[in-house]
This record gives sequence, C-alpha cells and structure tokens, in this order.
Amino acid sequence: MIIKKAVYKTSVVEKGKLLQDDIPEFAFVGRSNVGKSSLINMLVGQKRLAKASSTPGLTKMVNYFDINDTFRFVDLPGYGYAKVGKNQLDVWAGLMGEYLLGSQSLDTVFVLLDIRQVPSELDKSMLEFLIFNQIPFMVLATKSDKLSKSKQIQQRKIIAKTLCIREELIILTSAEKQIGKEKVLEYIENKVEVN
Ligand SMILES: Nc1nc2c(ncn2[C@@H]2O[C@H](COP(=O)(O)OP(=O)(O)O)[C@@H](O)[C@H]2O)c(=O)[nH]1
Ligand SMILES: [Mg+2]
Repeated sequence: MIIKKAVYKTSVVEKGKLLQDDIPEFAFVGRSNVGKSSLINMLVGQKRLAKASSTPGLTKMVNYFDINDTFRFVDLPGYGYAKVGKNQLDVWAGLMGEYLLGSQSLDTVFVLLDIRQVPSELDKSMLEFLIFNQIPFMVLATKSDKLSKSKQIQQRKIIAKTLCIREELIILTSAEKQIGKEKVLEYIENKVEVN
C-alpha cells in the first residue's frame, strides 16, 4: 500500500469528545519518547505530520490523522512518565482508557517498545489490558537501527518472552532507517480490505 494522502484531522483533550466515525482506526501507544511520532511520520512519508518532541509527556491528547481517505492513525498519549506506582491506574482512567474501551472503529493497537529495553511493567499491563479486552494488537519494536542484526533477533526473543506473545506479533522498525514500513502498511492494508 502507498500512502498518498495523510492529513491532520484534530486533537482531543477531553473525555467525551473522542471521534466516533465509521472509519477504521489504527492507534499507536507506548512510553513517552519510544518513537511514536517519528514512526507515524516514517509511515506516512512526512517529516512532521506528528510532531516529534524533545520534551516528552507534557501533552495528554489524542491526535487523529486521516490517511488516504480510508483509515485513521490515532496517536494516543504516551504513558509511563513521572508518577508511576500508585497512579498507575490513572492511565486506564484517563483519555487512553476511554479511547481503547470506547472507540467503535478501533481496528488495531500498535504497541511501541524500544527494541533495546526489556518491556516495563506498564508495557506488560498494556498488553494484558489489550488481551483481556480482546483488542487486536501488534508490537512494533522501535529504533532497531541502534542494534546489530543479531542483537535485534535476540531482543525480539526477549520481548516476546517477557510479554508471553508469539514473535510473529513483533515487527522490527526504525524511523531513522525506514525499516518495517512495508510490513506495517501491508498489515493495515489487509485489515482495511476485509472491513
Ligand atoms: N536512532 C533512532 N532514533 C529514533 C527513532 N525513532 C525516534 N527516535 C528518537 O527518539 C526520540 C523520541 O522520538 P519521538 O518520535 O518524539 O517519540 P514519542 O515521544 O514516542 O513520540 C527523538 O529524539 C527521536 O529522534 C529511530 O528509529 N531511530
Ligand atoms: Mg510524540
């Protein structure tokens, strides 16, 4: 699939205001700084559609992008900054939880993980949440350019094991080196076709 058109639609900061249109949505979640904005930009072939920020975790909003007039990318708030621990539940009580449980058009959640790191407790609870709620997901391991090929394969095994998922659910990506673009777009194309 070729992305011919990708435009910013809107941002939502308040609960109750999320879009409910009949357009399939592919959402991106992950820890702040994991490379979410960079990956969205890489997929659509634009430098700054989703802003890559160097001050992570400041804005808690849901950003929508219309792609090829057929589906949407949804950039969800980054999690895991500052107050973890007793406020961990706030993650699910906030906009992200409302989106994940309430969006009628959600097709798949792309969970981004830094390929160099063992998934955090929050990453694990995100996966458990998606599985428990039967929300389809794929794991995108980001920044794979930072590791050698053999290290990438090794890390992918570790991530799969930590999350108790099959390795095939993990796509290796790099926004820097344009890795994984075809695989992700092919996945989306197949999902949009059957809908
Ligand atoms: N080497 C490398 N750096 C990346 C890659 N993707 C993102 N980064 C860097 O990681 C930082 C966070 O990226 P950003 O897209 O803003 O992350 P977000 O907070 O998840 O949206 C930035 O400094 C990016 O330049 C990648 O594929 N390779
Ligand atoms: Mg970002």
